[in-house]
Amino acid sequence: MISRYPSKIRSGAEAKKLDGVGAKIAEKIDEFLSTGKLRKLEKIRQDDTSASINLLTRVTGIGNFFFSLLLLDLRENEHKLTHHQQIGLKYFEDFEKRIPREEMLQMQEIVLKEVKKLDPNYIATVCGSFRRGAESSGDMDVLLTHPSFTSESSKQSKLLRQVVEQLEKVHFVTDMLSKGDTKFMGVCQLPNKDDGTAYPHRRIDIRLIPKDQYYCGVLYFTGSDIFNKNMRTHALEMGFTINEYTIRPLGVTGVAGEALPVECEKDIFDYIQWKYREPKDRSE
Ligand code: DCP
Ligand code: MG
Repeated sequence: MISRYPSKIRSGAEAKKLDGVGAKIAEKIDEFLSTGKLRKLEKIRQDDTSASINLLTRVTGIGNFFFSLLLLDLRENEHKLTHHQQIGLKYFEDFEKRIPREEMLQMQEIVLKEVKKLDPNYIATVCGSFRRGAESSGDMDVLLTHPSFTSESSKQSKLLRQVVEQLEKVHFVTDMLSKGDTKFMGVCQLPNKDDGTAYPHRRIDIRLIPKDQYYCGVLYFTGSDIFNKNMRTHALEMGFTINEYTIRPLGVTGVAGEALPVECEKDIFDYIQWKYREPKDRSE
């Protein structure tokens, strides 16, 4: 890390003496020192956040030293970033950390409690690696539905909005990355520990799904992505097409028919004559 380097770096050659600094990074440092900027950084600024975060993550691979330079520069130029990018930058170190299952359990408790408090008819499921029983997760993926919201009924943006507002009110949701009628992307944090220390900020996505599509959504967002691929392949062999919303039979011509009724995840397994697999057994 640059912060651990005691004196100023005056050239790429000098930096190269440090652990983890190779020719490529030394070159970038020279570019940075002589022009005061980096082409890569300029590119990142033009990008939207998810793309630039991906780029940043990839950049990590070429060494912490250069990466820290990059973060420092981005932080000095925060005003040039979009809101989305600023949040990504603000919590960059936190978002790199995985979330221990113990914290995921506490987060789940807060989300489910607040949702039920608003309306006991809500159904909410924390999906992703957490649902598969993972000891740590990269983020929290929450799926939400309500019996009054189906793919036939009119849109009910309030159903998602009031949940997000409630979670903000209890100071669980701290920041917003993007907010649509059916998908909220944001940041959350557990209340401080007993000794007063703070938990890291975490990424949270909440998706509002029509009730009739809910279990296809739960299946999809529980993953793993490899399991999903394998299940879809088997479904195709059995004459069905599965996506994040529906399972539909394929006609002889290969055209997908009407969505089949689904009341639970097992219904989807049944259609394709697959033995039900618990989330913990869905790594592939
Ligand atoms: N998913 C998928 N294909 C993708 C992306 C996602 O099938 N290209 C599904 C399967 C994932 C789920 O969505 O399990 C959630 O996506 P995440 O990226 O959050 O993955 P995980 O929750 O499994 O892992 P992590 O602990 O890193 O969040
Ligand atoms: Mg996840």
